[in-house]
Amino acid sequence: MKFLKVAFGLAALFGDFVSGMAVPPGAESVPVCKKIGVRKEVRSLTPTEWQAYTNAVAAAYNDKWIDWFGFYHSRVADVVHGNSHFLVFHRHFINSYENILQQYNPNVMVPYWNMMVDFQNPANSTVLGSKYLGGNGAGTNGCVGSGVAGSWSLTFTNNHCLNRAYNNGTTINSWYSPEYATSVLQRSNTYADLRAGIENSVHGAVHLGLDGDMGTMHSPVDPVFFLHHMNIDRLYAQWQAVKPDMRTYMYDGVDSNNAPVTVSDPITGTSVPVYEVMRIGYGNMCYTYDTIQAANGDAGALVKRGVRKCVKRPSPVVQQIVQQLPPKVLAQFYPSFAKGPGHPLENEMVALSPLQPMAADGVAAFRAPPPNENMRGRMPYPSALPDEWIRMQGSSVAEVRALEKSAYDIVCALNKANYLSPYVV
Ligand SMILES: *[C@@H]1O[C@H](CO)[C@@H](O)[C@H](O)[C@H]1NC(C)=O
Ligand SMILES: *[C@@H]1O[C@H](CO)[C@@H](O)[C@H](O)[C@H]1NC(C)=O
Ligand SMILES: [Cu+2]
Repeated sequence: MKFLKVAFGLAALFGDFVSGMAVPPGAESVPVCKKIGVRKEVRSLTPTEWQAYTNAVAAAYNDKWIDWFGFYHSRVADVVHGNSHFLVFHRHFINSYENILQQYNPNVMVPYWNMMVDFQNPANSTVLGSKYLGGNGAGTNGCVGSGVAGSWSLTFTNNHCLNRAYNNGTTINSWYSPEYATSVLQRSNTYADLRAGIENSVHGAVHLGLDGDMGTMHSPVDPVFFLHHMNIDRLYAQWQAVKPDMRTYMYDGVDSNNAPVTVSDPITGTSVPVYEVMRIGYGNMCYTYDTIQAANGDAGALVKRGVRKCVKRPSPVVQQIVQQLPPKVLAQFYPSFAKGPGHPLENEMVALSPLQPMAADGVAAFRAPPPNENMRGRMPYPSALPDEWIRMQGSSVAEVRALEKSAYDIVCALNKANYLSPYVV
């Protein structure tokens, strides 16, 4: 009798238990999706898939949806950045965008841009070429002039062309590497750790590197925004999938008022509770990522790129890290590698190699500048975010500087151990 009471009390506290997962009250009635689409890396889309995507984007642009997403984001920006809302708000926001595109073509899925593999010299990425998202702004108005949005006339916040202004003139300062993302995935034990490890690093560097519209609160008017945020959401989904029982509904940290968050809080600007967006494949979150699909052993996807269900032997990149970093440093930055091969979803150093041509459909192959033999493989330091942008986002400058310091410590440790990155050419 006593046992039953305790069991009932626990069930009331944590909701139902489904295969070991504590489901919060309300979440158990969120239905499984009838159809689940796969979000793929943009360079792995077939020409037909890319064309279908850009056709849907063009139709949404004509109906003023692009301006609307820029407007909406600017209205809520100060409460959904710099705190725990960041990952869940953006998951809901980019899913709404995908749902809008699916009204024009129900089969369209938004691709992601794994820009980490381009971190050394982002301006050279084929994704910032005319075939995909266009490059730097030019002329007195800083108009992009090529790619998906090359001919757009935006109306929010005023009438203008799509603007970009690379943060180092014709080039973009280094972003955050697959090595850094791998470390964050392995070191983050709470949702708040993961949010802090990603937002003002992997995420912020891309906004500031491209600048122009991407550096503002209406950044969704740049088509880079959605492909970039899909990649941020992929990291979140992978982190959840490493320990689904513990992490699917894990939500901690504070909101913009410094109040503790809970899974029943509404997503800002909606009445949707946070728990409704946390479990992908359920409710309106009818998607997965090619990396997750591959790690789950589904055929196709990334097998060609070397992701296997069971990583029995570590890749040469992981071997270098395990063998060359001093054991204490390894345990600090790569705790999973210190214990064994780790879960494939907490290793970002297996995906696309920038040394390979990115697509088989006639895109110019990646052409690196002539290598400087002294620097080949040596990790560059990511560039710092400007104070004013950190404040505009409602983030803490001190928190960002501490994060940047830890990112520099990783680069420093890797270089000191003579680690050679395959992403640095
Ligand atoms: C690659 O970067 C170099 C500068 O580092 C630049 O001169 C060259 O034009 C870039 N190539 C492309 C395709 O962007
Ligand atoms: C531009 O890049 C160079 C070479 O990496 C660097 O030394 C310089 O500080 C950068 N300039 C700016 C304004 O970020
Ligand atoms: Cu945002």
